Amino acid sequence: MTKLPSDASAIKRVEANTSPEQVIELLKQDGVVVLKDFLDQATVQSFREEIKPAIDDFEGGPNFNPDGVKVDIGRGTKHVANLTAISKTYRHDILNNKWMHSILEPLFRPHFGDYWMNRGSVLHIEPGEPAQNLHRDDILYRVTKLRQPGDPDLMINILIAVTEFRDDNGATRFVPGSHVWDDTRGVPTPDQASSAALRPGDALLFVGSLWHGAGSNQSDAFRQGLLLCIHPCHFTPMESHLHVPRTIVESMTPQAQKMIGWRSGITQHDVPIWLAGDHKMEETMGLRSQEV
Ligand code: AKG
Repeated sequence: MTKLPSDASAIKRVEANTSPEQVIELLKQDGVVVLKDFLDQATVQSFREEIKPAIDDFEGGPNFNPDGVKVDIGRGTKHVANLTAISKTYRHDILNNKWMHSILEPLFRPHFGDYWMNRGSVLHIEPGEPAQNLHRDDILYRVTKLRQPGDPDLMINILIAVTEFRDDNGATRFVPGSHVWDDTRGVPTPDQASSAALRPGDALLFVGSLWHGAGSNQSDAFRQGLLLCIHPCHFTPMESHLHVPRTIVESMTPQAQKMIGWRSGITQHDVPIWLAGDHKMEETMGLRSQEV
């Protein structure tokens, strides 16, 4: 494996299983923190093998109306979702990751109740792909503009390195601290952004209000990450999972089922939502599940 520079960036790093309190403290300060060894190598390897056919078949370029999303996505970029159907490792291991839930629980539960996936997608960048414009992901929902300083975050991203992330292969670039900028400051300039070198399995945890964008891939191999975009159950996810075969869903844990909207949720006041008729979805549908 290539040696990574020791002072790769100002983005702070924590060791695997660092306490949620410490991780959240850094996240609040900078809007981004590296979680080292978020996934073990066997998990990364099996995920990478399972997604390969879907990545190979996928045509590069924007999945949606490019004028609508305001993010540059060139022909050498592939954003591939539907991972619950595609990858056993995703639906069984990654969606149940204990460290991830230990961080998400205090971030979301007291303010909103349950949380679930906005979308899970592979972010694949081919050699020669130019850098993306810097952007904020939470522009997706108008309500994010109503946040006051100190209000809870409305979107949390976990970007897991499947390949190495380096400056020369398109490592994501961030403007640490920009999650608290108000709109009058405008778009940051590229020289305000820095990247963190990652080994496969390391993850970037960052909030939806942070300015960031993919770097340019000047290497001779693709760069690949897995983005888990998570938000309160108050929001409609970008990706629905109603089409996923029930046999697949029933092989998942209750927690993973909830993450993909196959279970009802509760708000911060214990009010049930996403019901099927008058009862919880899982009761009305007689949904089975597997325990971990
Ligand atoms: C986006 O497409 O919104 C991204 O931020 C991609 C980031 C990356 O691929 O490094």
